[in-house]
Amino acid sequence: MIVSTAFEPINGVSYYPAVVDDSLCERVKTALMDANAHSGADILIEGVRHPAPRLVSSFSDTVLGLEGMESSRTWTPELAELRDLVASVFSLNFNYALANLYRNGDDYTGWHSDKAALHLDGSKIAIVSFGAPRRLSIRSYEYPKDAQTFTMEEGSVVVMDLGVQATHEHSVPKEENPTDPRMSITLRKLHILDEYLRQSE
Ligand SMILES: O=C(O)CCC(=O)C(=O)O
Repeated sequence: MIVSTAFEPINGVSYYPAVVDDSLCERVKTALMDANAHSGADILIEGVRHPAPRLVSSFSDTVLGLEGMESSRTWTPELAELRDLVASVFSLNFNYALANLYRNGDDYTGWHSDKAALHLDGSKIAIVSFGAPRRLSIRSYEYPKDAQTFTMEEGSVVVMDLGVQATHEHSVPKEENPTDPRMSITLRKLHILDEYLRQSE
């Protein structure tokens, strides 16, 4: 499958529409787009724990416990298919997925950059979108007023380099108008450190 780059808002971030077909989107949503499939999580802001303003869950090859998160689960068949599809389209490799469920326009992800050190050198992060369209904003630490914002549609994939995490931060802002649920599956290749390993429950 050949996917052309529709949009490259900054060097190191590319947006590809319509990578995942309707059938797989529907199966992923049926399996996971439900508040019961996810839970709350804590995020650390300047050393203080806050509840994340969305629901999350995680999936991996072995059971992992990352800070603030419940233990990861094994891949569902739909997620394994999604992981393999995105890996093959972009010639990447993933061993972990973080799912974010935005129940409505009040759920959001604040400005942050992903912790590159958790990821394997040279790996990339792929954000796959399901459900309602939501905006992704990206801004550089150097020129924070010049944010680039674009809409992530269902079935699209955003591919982010690790290097861009050092120079830019991103967010999924709140929406003012009523907004249906949206889920992102962020596929990653993490270092598996002993401290992350948890016994199966
Ligand atoms: O939900 C999204 O599209 C982005 C999620 C995100 O920024 C993250 O998982 O680090």
